[in-house]
Amino acid sequence: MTLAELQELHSLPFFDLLKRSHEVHETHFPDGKIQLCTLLSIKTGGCSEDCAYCTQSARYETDLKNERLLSKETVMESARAARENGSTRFCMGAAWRGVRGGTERFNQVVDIIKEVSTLGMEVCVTLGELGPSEAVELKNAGVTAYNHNLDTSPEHYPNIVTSHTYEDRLRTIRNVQDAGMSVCCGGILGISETITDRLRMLEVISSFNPQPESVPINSLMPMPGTPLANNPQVDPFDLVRMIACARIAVPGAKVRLSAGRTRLSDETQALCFYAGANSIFYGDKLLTAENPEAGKDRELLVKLGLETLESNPALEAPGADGALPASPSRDGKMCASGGCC
Ligand code: SAM
Ligand code: DTB
Ligand code: SF4
Repeated sequence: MTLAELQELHSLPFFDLLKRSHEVHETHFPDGKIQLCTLLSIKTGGCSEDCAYCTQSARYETDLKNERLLSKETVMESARAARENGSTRFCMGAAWRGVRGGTERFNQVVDIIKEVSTLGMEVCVTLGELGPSEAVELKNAGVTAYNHNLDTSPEHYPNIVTSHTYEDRLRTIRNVQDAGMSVCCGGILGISETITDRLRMLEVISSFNPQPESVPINSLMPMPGTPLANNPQVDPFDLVRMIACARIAVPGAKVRLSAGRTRLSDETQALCFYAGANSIFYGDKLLTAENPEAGKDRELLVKLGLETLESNPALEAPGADGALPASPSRDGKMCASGGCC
């Protein structure tokens, strides 16, 4: 979708936008089920990058305790518990700029992924930048989807991160797609962006070919010590509007109502589900930040009469439709068509 189309949608009266997005949601997800995903930080803190929202950056003075890469046994314990609690997707995150094939840490992660993938859940990882060969190795190890967010518009990105570029992010996403993994790509609201930045991000994400399999929409969890620690909370109606626009722009994707749910009322979350969110991170911790208690989430889903999704470990990466990719381009450079960036 183009920026102009997204702007037109976003400025509809609230209930008109919700009606439109709910119709799209019902068409693509007629069972209306919610996917539960569990997150685990397998390597915490000490990251070289300077993402202004992130407590795991080594550049900021935060209270976070750094941790080395967890052992396979520790990860497996969490993964089994996640499956028992009803999660159908297990997402492992590492505070790295990226990974390089042949290194000890990459081999360790590949070994962990192979074992986790035997449990029958979708396996998602987010390890930072990947080259083509690393992407193939991860796919072969059993990764279903690779999470790599664009976070905001190409214009606003340099105000938030200076240690790597938007183009670096797009190149990794292309490598992930070329290796046959699904892409999980979304962003954060509340990082001093404008509405236009939010919609520009959706314009870029919706132009991927194939479109992402999931689109996480995070709201900033302000982390003491980071440059954005004092940013104001996102207006709940703006969050719902963004979920609705994501649902319409990327109709086949799981739209994940991601970080920031501890600061949302049940009513706001209900509106997000109505607008098209169909996945949440489940369990009382995200990577380092708080998430609602599992019991509270179960209560909310029961109250709303929302069922949860069964496991789908055979999920295949979606293929491109044969058209030239709008973004990211095959050679890893920014889109040359001028259509997206
Ligand atoms: N290092 C990897 C990377 O940057 O892709 C993976 C981990 S990083 C923590 C994954 C995503 O979490 C970020 O792209 C951002 O969207 C989200 N995130 C990080 N800190 C956050 C915060 N304080 N509040 C909300 N979302 C956050
Ligand atoms: C995503 O978009 N959100 C998740 C997952 N992908 C890896 C991470 C949220 C992190 C929130 C901040 C924290 O826990 O440190
Ligand atoms: Fe590092 Fe990822 Fe945090 Fe950026 S968002 S500082 S790359 S862990």
